[in-house]
Amino acid sequence: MLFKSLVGSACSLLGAATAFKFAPVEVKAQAAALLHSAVRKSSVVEQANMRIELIPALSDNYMYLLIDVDSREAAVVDPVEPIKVVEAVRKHGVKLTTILTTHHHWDHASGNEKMVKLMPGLRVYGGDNRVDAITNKVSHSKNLKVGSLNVKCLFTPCHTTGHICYYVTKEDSTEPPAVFTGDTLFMAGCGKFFEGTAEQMYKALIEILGRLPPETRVYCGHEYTVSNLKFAHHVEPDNEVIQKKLAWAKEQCSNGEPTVPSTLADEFTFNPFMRVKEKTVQDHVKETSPIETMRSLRKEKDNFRVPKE
Ligand SMILES: N[C@@H](CCC(=O)N[C@@H](CS)C(=O)NCC(=O)O)C(=O)O
Ligand SMILES: [Zn+2]
Repeated sequence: MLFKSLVGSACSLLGAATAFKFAPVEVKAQAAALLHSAVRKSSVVEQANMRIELIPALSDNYMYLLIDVDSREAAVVDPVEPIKVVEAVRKHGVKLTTILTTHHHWDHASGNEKMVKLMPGLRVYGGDNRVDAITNKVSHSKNLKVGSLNVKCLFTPCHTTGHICYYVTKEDSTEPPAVFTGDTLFMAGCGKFFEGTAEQMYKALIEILGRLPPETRVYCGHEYTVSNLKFAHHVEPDNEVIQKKLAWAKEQCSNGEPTVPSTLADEFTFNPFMRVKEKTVQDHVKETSPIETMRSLRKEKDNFRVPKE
């Protein structure tokens, strides 16, 4: 029971953190161990050309090992817990050459230095001089290779001024591409506007990410899906897609399973920040322009108290 409820807490860290403060020391230690990402299962998304292992980190972050099946070369996205990455690299028997950093925040970039010490020679990509151990600063549309996979850098400033999403394709493949969205696009939500504006998030979500092929699989930086869908339900109480997705996400989280990936097509059906052109969403915030809707939704979510159930 304790196990189950704490697995659930991994999906809403804030509630758990508050409960922590008042717990006796030994309960805190046990709970900390359980709350730790060990209770969240890793999983592998297999395609003929690329294999992606989701590696849970900290309380609700994701790191991703991206493997080019043809060459057995790999990249890691946001390796905040390097030892876990080394284990995954050994398990798959691949050659890690690349770190893809979405942004400089500690819960994404603070493992870079150690990762490079453990595996010297890694190329460290990012869009911001504040990214630890950066070797290659990238800008919008820069293309790089991981074995035979193409990685296009998408500049999506707002959560931070140097945020990059990484769009991965394989030439002549009929399988869906992947995009690593860090703290720009979450399943059913988006990142806080720490260093940017509603105009920038609109551009990132609707004009850049939203124009990628609809079948593109979305791999985001955090497991926030349940709390994001509770907000989405508050915005659109009659949207049945949101209701179904929320029931599914709660079930996934209670089993320690990830809700990642989704697809861009799916996000347009349940993510309020991707739905700022929809009348139902605009009516909720009493706005008629998509950008003002984006601004107003973000402000509302910043102050939203996530319901327990
Ligand atoms: N609301 C977050 C609180 C932590 C937080 O602020 N996370 C940052 C990324 S490190 C964020 O942008 N969250 C998006 C949001 O709260 O909607 C949660 O669900 O636990
Ligand atoms: Zn984050």
